[in-house]
Amino acid sequence: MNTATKLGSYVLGLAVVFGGALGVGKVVGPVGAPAAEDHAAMTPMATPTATAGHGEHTAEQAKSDTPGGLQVSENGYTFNPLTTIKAGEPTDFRFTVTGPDGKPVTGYQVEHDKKLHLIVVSRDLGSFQHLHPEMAPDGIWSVKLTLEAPGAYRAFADFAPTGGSGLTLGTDLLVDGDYAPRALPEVSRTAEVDGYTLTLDGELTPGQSSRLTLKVSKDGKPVTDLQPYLGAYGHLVALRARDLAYLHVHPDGEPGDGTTTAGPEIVFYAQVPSVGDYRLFLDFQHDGKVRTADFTLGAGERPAIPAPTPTPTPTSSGHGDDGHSH
Ligand SMILES: [Cu+2]
Repeated sequence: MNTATKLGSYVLGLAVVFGGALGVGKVVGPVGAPAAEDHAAMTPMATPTATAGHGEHTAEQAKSDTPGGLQVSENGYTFNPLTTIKAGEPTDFRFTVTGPDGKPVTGYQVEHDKKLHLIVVSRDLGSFQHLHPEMAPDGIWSVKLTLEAPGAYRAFADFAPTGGSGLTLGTDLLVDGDYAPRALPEVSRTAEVDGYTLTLDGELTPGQSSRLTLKVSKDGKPVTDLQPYLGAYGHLVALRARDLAYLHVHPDGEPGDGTTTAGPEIVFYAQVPSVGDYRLFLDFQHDGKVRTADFTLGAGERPAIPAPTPTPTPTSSGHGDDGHSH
């Protein structure tokens, strides 16, 4: 199986999530997206028109998904940073996305109000920025970016070229200076930001669409007048710890659809690719300001260490190694 076909499969996974955000097809099956490519991923010999019954391949498809953001170049598209960044200096960060013809891409589909979403995190996942660069007619994107501390960062460009499928490309950004890595924040289902308290309910189950409910309150009272931001009451980015595999998940329902309330709860469906720890970053808007709340959440059970077989002399001296999971 080559990269292109794997990509097709992953893109479909994303499309499912986007479909949910658009109120088209909730969670369960693939919606509207490149079903032919999905089939190509399952069975490379399949004809491009073989689309029947693709709905039942969801589980298989999840298995073969390659998460986004792990590659700087994928399917002929390449993410090219043009700017070096110094710690603490506001910088006009410029970049291009070049296409299969080697030229900067200038045609993009609008997704969630924007042609391209730029996410920048520190590699230790302690910092997060969600930015919307402007594109010049020649295809050069630019945005004001400040990276406060030296170290290694990862930038993700999340976009869909005109006539193509959605892609997330990732590139490292290295900022010179003494680097002080931080440990991954502890697993937590509560986040505080700017006087808001957010609680997270639900479990991440590897390979399955997992329902997450985020509840927003302020001063002990539920917030019921969240404002739409980029066409939704919340945007959630999930990144896998250690390799920063990228997942852009979206809420179930959208403002104005007649059923989605403006808080206090925002419901998301996220599908993580594997067991592990994930960092979740939620952008939400209230009182005219976008804020970001962050969480660390584990997905699935840790692989069990096989018990020595059999254990002839059970003793009372506990090893204390049970239940140490997060
Ligand atoms: Cu965005």
